[in-house]
Amino acid sequence: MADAPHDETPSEEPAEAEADAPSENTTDSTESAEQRTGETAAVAPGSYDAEAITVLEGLEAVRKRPGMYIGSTGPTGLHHLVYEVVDNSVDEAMAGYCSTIEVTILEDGGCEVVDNGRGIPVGKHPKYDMTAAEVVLTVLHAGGKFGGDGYKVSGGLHGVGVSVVNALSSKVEVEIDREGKRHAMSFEDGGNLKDKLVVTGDAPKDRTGTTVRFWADPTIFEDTDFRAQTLLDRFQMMAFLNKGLEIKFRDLRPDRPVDNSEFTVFKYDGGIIDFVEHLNQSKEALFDSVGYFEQVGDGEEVEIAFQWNTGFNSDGLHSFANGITTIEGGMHEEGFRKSLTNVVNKYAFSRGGLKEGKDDRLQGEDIREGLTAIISVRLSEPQFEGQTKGKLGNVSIRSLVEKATNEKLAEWLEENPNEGKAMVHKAIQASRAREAARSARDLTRRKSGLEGAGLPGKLTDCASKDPAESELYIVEGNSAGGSAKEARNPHTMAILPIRGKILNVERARIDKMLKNTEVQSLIAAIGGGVGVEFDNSEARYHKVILLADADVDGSHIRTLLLTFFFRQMRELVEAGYIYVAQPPLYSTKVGKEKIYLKDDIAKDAFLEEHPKHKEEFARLKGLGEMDASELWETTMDPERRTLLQISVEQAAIADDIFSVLMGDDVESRKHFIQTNAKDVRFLDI
Ligand code: 0RA
Repeated sequence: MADAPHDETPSEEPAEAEADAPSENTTDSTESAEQRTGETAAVAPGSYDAEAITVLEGLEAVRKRPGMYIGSTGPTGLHHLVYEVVDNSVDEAMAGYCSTIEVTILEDGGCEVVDNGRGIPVGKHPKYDMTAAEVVLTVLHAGGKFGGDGYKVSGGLHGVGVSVVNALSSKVEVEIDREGKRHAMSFEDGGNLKDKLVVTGDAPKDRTGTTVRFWADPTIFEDTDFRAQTLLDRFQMMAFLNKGLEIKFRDLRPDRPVDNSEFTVFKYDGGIIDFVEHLNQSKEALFDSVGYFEQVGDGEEVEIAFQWNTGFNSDGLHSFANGITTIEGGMHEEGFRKSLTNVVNKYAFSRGGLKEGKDDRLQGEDIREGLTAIISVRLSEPQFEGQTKGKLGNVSIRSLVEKATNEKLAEWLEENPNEGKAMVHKAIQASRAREAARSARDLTRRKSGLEGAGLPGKLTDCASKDPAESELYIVEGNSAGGSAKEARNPHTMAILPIRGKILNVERARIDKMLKNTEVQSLIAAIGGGVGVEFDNSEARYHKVILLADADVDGSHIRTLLLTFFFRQMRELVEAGYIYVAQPPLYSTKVGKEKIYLKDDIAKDAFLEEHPKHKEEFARLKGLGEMDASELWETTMDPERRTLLQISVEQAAIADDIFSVLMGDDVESRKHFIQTNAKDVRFLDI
C-alpha cells in the first residue's frame, strides 16, 4: 500500500448518509419511518403488502439519490459498495465469529465476497413477513443490528448496510451456509427479488458463512470498473486494523496490466504494531521495537502503536475509529497529542535531558518529528464530523485516550530507557532546529525590511524590486564573482559570490547549517526564510542561477546547492525558479578573435563550417578565464545564454546522491564510491 492510509479520490463530494443514519429505534430522523418499519398511517403495519411497498420505496429512494447513501456515483461510491459488503463480514469477525474474508473481482466485473461467519440468519424475521436474510438485503439500515442483540461495535462507515448495495446493483446473488444447509436467493434491477431464499443442498461439512455477489448497476455509476490497487490498499489497511483477520483479494478479470489473479493475502497477527513497522519499513527506525499499549473504557477501547524514525516528517500520525480512517483527526488524536507532549516533557525534565528553569518545554511538533503512530479506537456510536466526515467527534474518547497515554506511555518510557533517551534526544534536536529556523527567518525578514541594509555584504543586488524580473547569480569563487559583477545588467541581475564549498547540509542539522556564513548569505539574499518556514511568495528573485565551473569542483558545489534548495527551499525548486547557467566548454581562435563554443555539438558545427581550422580547441577550465564581456556574451546575456531549469526530480537526484555520499550511512557511501569512482561525471547535473 501507499505510505499513508489515505482514502482514495478525496476530490469527490463527501457522503451525507451517516447524518441521517438512525440508530435502531430513532423515529425523529430525517429518514422517514416507512422506509424501515412500515409504521405509516397509510399502510397497516405487519401486512405483507405494506412491507413490500415499504421495501421498494426504501430502495427506490437510494436509487434516486445514491450520493446520500454512498457519497457519489463516481469511483469512490463504486468502491464503497465493496467496502459496505466487506464491512458486514468484518463486523462478523469483530463479533468473534469470522476469521477469513475472500474478495474476488469476477471475470465479468462483478464482485464476490465470501466469509466464514455464522451466515446471515435464514429463519423468519420477527417483525417482517420474510426471512431475516431478505430483510438484511432489502431493508435500509437492517444490517446486523436487528433482534436487539446487534453488534456492539459496527465498522460500516455509513451503516447503510448491504441493502444499499442491492439497490444500486443490477444483480445480487446471496449464498448462506448455515445449520448444515446451503441457502440461496437473488435480486435484480435494484433489489427486486428474483429467486426467494431456498435450500439448494447441503453446506460443505462444518461450514458456515455468507457469500454475496453483486454487479454494480451501469445505469447508476459513471463507470463500474473496480480498481484493484484501491481495493488492495483498503484491505491491507483493514487487515492491519483487525489483528489476526485474514483478508484475501484477487482479480479474475482478463487482460489486466497487473496480474492479480492469484489471491493476495493480508493477515497481521501484530495488528497495528505491524502497521507501524510497515510504514517505517522504508525509513531508518530510531530503535528496533515498536511501542504499544491499549486500554478499555466504558463501551470504548483504544489501541496505540508507535515508533520514531530518524526522518524529519511530522505527519506520521494516523488515526482510525472502528476501522475507518479519520483523516481530519478528532477527539482521539487530540487526546493523544496532548498527553504525548505532557508525558515526554515530564520524562525529559526528570531524566536530565532538559533542565528545569533553564530549558524550554519541548513543543508537540518537536516530539512528533519522525514519529509514526497508529491510534485505533472502537466505540459503539462513532460520530463522524467535518468536511469529509473524517473527524471523530465523540468527546468521551478524548479523555480515554489521554488517560491511557498518560499512564501507559510513561510506563513504556520507564521500561525502555534507551528508546526514551533516543527519542528525547531527537526531540531536543528538533526544538533547536525550530528555534534556529525561527531566528534565521526573523533575521532575514527584519533585514530585508531595511532596504538592503541587512542584505549580506557580499551581495551585489539588482536595482529592480520586482521578483518576476530579478535574477540572482550565485557564482563560485571571488574572481568569477568580480567578472560577473562587471558584466551584469545591474537593473535585473544580482550577484552573490560563494567561496569554497558551502557546508554539507546533509550531515549538518539545520541549526549548525544556519551558522555557516555562506548559507546565511544565501538565505538573506533570497529573503523567503528557510526550512519549514520558507515562503516562496517572499522570494526576492524568480530566477536563482547557479554559475560554477564545468569541472568536478564546480559539479560538487552545484550539487551541494541543489541539495540545499531541495531540502530547505523546496518551493523554489517546485516553482521552477532554480537554474544552472551553462558556460561554454571550448574556446578557439579565428585570426585574433577568440571564439567560445558551448558544447561538442557547437564544436562539430563550427568544424563543419571551418574545415581548414587548425587552431587548438582549448577546454575552458574556469569561469575566471573569461573577461567580463566574454562572460556576458556567452553565459549571462538573456538573448544568447542557455539556462538549464532544474526540476524537482533533478534536485531530488542531487539530493539522493548526496544522501549516499555525504550522509551517515558509511557502508552505502563506500559502496557508491567503489562502484562509481572512475566516473566523475556522476555528480554532473
Ligand atoms: C444479522 C444477524 C447475524 C449475522 C448477520 C446478520 C451477518 C450478516 C452478514 C453479511 C455478510 N456476512 C454476514 N454475516 C453475518 C447474527 C447471526 C446469528 O445470531 O447467528
